[in-house]
Amino acid sequence: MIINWYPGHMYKTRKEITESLSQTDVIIELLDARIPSSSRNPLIDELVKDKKRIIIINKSDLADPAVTNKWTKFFNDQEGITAISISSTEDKNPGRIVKMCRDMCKDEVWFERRPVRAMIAGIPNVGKSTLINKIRGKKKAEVSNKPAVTKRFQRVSISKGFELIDTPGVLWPKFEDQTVGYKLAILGSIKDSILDIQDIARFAYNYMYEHYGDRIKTRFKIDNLPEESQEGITLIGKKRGFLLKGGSIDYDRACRLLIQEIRDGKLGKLSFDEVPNED
Ligand SMILES: Nc1nc2c(ncn2[C@@H]2O[C@H](COP(=O)(O)OP(=O)(O)O)[C@@H](O)[C@H]2O)c(=O)[nH]1
Ligand SMILES: [Mg+2]
Repeated sequence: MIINWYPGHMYKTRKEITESLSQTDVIIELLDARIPSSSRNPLIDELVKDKKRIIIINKSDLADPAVTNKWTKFFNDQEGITAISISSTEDKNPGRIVKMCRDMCKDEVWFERRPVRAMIAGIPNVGKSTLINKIRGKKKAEVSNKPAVTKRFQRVSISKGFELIDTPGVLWPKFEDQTVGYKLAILGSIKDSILDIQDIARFAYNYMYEHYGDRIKTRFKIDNLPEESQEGITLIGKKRGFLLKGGSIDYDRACRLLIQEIRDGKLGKLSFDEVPNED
């Protein structure tokens, strides 16, 4: 099943991004470290075209560090795109991002004449606003006096040689593959209602069973983890005492709990996308 999740306002955004890109030198593609591949939108390649780009793998504080390292290497070595991982909520050195963008442009003919201009783009909830605020620090957005320059093109002068587009480029998540949809749903990057909560929970359980079985065992005090997801989630509900009238387990509530605890980091640092095999 292909899910069409492409609301009208996203078309508008695409147009807006394309317009603001005409004023951008470097596009900063922000990804969620827990799902670096599922939080990517392939359209970015088309948007970037001849622009320079860097990938920032954000929310690394929530992701499995070993997996994040592999992804950072993958983007740098396999794809040839400069990539770093950060946690924008905790980051102490946003200046290095500014430096990375400037370094990429230092051979440009205009480099000495004007500031490097960058835009942060990514799917909803990936941390764009948080990172923009980090880089801005206390700097206010500069209001341009050119009438044609609307609010969305506002740039903030961060330093003498660097400007940041004040508004993030919102990309929509793309999923032709239902697996990607589930992963986005687990982490709350798409509305829960798009996919069935029980299906999402079963997907999450299966992934956890395969990759992080011990985490579920420890968290919910389960000795023998059932391989079958419905059975496992029911057991989680039982452990939490989620009973319905009549004494059966409130399965739906257990599904919600599992997803909520994953999102809240109660099951530790998790990653749901694996790095593609080489070759
Ligand atoms: N743990 C953690 N949370 C983050 C990080 N970056 C952003 N967030 C949180 O993710 C949520 C969405 O961030 P926001 O900047 O609004 O995302 P946007 O929709 O891309 O602008 C907020 O609750 C942020 O506090 C991060 O690096 N680590
Ligand atoms: Mg935002």
